Amino acid sequence: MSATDPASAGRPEVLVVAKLWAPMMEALHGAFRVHDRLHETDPAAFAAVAPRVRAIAASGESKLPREMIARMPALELISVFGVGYDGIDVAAARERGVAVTNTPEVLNDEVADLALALVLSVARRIPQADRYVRDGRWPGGPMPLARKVSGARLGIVGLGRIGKAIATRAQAFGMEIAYTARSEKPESGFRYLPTPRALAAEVDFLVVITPGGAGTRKLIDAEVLAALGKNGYLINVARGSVVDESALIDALEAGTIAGAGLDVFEQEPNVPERLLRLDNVVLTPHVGSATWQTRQAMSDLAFGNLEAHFAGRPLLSPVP
Ligand code: 8YV
Repeated sequence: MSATDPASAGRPEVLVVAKLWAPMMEALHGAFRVHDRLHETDPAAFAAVAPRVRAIAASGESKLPREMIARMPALELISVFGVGYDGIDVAAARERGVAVTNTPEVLNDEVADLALALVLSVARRIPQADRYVRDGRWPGGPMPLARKVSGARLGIVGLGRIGKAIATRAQAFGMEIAYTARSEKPESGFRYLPTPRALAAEVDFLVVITPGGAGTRKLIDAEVLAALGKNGYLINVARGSVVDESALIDALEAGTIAGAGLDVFEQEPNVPERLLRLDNVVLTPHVGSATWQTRQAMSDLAFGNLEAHFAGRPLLSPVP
């Protein structure tokens, strides 16, 4: 059912601002009058609809600046399909009394799994090994040796819910774990270092899992990468904005760090040509939460927040 379907008349009007997972879209169409990215596809039609939009369905990558929020005077809720909401001007929403929800917890395991997968892939050169076999190079001799993961030192930038799930997995690999975060978390039992730079100097793998946004922009810069050093690997499963991408590429090209495993980029879905040419990186297309199981759980929660709001029930997961 679409916004033009008469059966949806009278239902709350929801603007979708991201390319959301199909089953989530189906759930939305079943309950609301849905305007799917009308602001992009038909700005004139959007101008007519904007005064009636009561909720927005967004993704973790969506950008909702103050000006956009201001265009929808009837807006009550922004439901984010994702844990990150750095693209949403939450302060502007709050001023207007617009609630914001996200999908915490349900994707912790998935993103942590991918972080470890990237650690293993980049250190053991799994994609390169796969190509080695496919290209018929094995009969010509063995592949060059790789880097051991078990027992290595792992540093986590951001010991939140996902950071802790990464630590649990790394412990199973006998890794020595340290972290940096805005505040020390003594209950974690892990070693705390006050800055990413201090942490980088002490670890073999630096895993970034801190929220994006203005507060963490280019937190991982040339100095942090220099501290990580020529035997160190950078893993980013957070946001592209947290890493100075051009400093990272410089370091990878010069061999001043050993390699990188990246799931997120500065200008997604565009990945710099220089990065694509490098052999010491493993690249994935922002798939941290991308499994059927986890996307279903995210969809249930993101939709559940919309449902709860319009039924007058408490929101399931408002952002703090
Ligand atoms: C995206 C994410 O939201 O949860 C987040 O913050 O980055 C992802 O899970 C997901 O790709 C939906 O677009």
